Amino acid sequence: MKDHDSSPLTDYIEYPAEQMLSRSEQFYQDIKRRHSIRKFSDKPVDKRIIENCIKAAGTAPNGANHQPWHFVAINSAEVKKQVREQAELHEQGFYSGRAGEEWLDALKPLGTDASKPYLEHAPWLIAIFSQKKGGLNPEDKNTNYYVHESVGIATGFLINALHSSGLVTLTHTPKPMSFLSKICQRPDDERPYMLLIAGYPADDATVPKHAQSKKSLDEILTFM
Ligand code: IYR
Repeated sequence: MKDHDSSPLTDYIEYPAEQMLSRSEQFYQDIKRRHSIRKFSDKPVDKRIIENCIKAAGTAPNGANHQPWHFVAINSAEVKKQVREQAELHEQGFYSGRAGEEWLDALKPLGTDASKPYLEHAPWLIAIFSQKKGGLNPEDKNTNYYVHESVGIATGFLINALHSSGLVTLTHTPKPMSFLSKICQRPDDERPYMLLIAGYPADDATVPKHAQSKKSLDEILTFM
C-alpha cells in the first residue's frame, strides 16, 4: 500500500473459532426476528436510543469516507402529521393507477394500501437523505462516490441497530419523496432516500405470510 497516515488496529476482537460459529448462528437467529411492521403502538421511545442507532448507522462503510448521508429523526406530532398527509396523498395516486397492474399485483400479498396511520402513531420517523456533493468536512463541496451503496449500507446498519435495541421498523419509500426535503427543510443538493418508521409494535401487529417466505441458502448462495 502507498504511504498514508494511519494507526494500528486496536479494537478488533478475535473470537475463538467455536465462539465465532455460535455468534454467527446467534446473529442469524436474532436478525431473522426482524419483520417489517405496519401497525405501531404510540408508546414513546427514548431519544437517546435513536441517537445511538444513528451513531451506529454513521459507522457504515462508504465511498472515500465522505459519509454522504443525513438523518432527520422526527418525533413532533405536527411534523409527523404533515408527513402522513403528504405521503398518503402520493400513495393515493400510486395505488389508484400510477403503480401499474404488475406492481399492484406484487403488493397484494402484503395488504398495503394508501392509508398510512403508522406515520402518526409511531413515535419516530427517520428520514434518510443522500448527498451527491459533500466530503468529510461540513464545508466541503466535493463529489461523493457510491452514494446509493453507502446510504443503503448505513440504512441497513440503522435497521439492524433499531432491531437490536428492541424496536420494530418499516422501510417506507413514498413516491415521489421530494415532500420530505421540504418538510425536513433539507437543502436542494440532498435527495430523500428512505423513510424509516420506528417504535414498538401494536398489540395486534401482524407479519404477512408472504414476507415470511425466505429463499433457501441454496438459492442465494454459491460457493466456488
Ligand atoms: N410505497 C408504497 C408501495 C409499496 C411498495 C413496495 I416495492 C413494498 O414492498 C411495499 C409497499 C407503500 O408503502 O404502500
